[in-house]
Amino acid sequence: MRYELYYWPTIQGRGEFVRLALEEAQAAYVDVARGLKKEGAGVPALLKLLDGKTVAQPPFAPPFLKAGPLIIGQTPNILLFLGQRHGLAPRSEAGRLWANQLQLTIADFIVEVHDTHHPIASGLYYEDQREEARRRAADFLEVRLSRYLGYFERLLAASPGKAAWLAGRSLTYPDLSLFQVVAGLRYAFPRAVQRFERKCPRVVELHDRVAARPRIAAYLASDRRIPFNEQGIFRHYPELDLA
Ligand SMILES: N[C@@H](CCC(=O)N[C@@H](CS)C(=O)NCC(=O)O)C(=O)O
Repeated sequence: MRYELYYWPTIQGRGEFVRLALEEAQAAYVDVARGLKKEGAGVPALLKLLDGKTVAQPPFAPPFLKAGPLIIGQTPNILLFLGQRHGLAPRSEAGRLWANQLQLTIADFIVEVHDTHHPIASGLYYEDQREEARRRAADFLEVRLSRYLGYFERLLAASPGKAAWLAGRSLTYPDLSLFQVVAGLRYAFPRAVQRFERKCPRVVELHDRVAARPRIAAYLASDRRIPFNEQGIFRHYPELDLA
């Protein structure tokens, strides 16, 4: 079966957490909204499933994944599904709940990253909330970044086995997502993150280990990986970074 991923075509965004899992699983998938409108793909195909007229349980927002008759929305929910199917999740119920809990924490984290450039409203331009963004980003870099990354650092320090993973003794989908968070933070806040990385060596090492996995490395080097840009979650506005 070939999965259909529906996500905005020009950004990594939340879709990237799903893409990374699909790539690591070597699953057959099509990134529908990046396809051609004249071939029934593109953004219109995404909007058609969102509008609820043809789907009994329409998702609220992308990303969503079509797997045969199933249409699954919410990033952690999609990863819960893919993780179990493709050996990217712990086998026990307790382990699966733990992986899901980690993914939900990452979801909270990326909302806070998003709010550094859009603290007032997603529908307004960054330029219309620049001052508030400055204040929000300063607090994020001073307080929240270390709270989240420190948490993951502690988990990795307590991980069993030689190589530290977030959920058990091998890679699971939250590891892929933490890789993406570190990559995104490095893009968005290079100065702050460079200073901070000394304090979370295990998180940095996990990032590097995930990046070096053959399937992930091949994906990152391919044109399937959309470059970071200033429309996604991780945006680089130098004035929001540390001086
Ligand atoms: N909690 C959802 C959030 C989905 C979401 O916010 N999607 C964004 C793009 S990353 C979107 O298109 N939102 C449209 C909207 O909120 O109206 C998830 O984790 O998938």
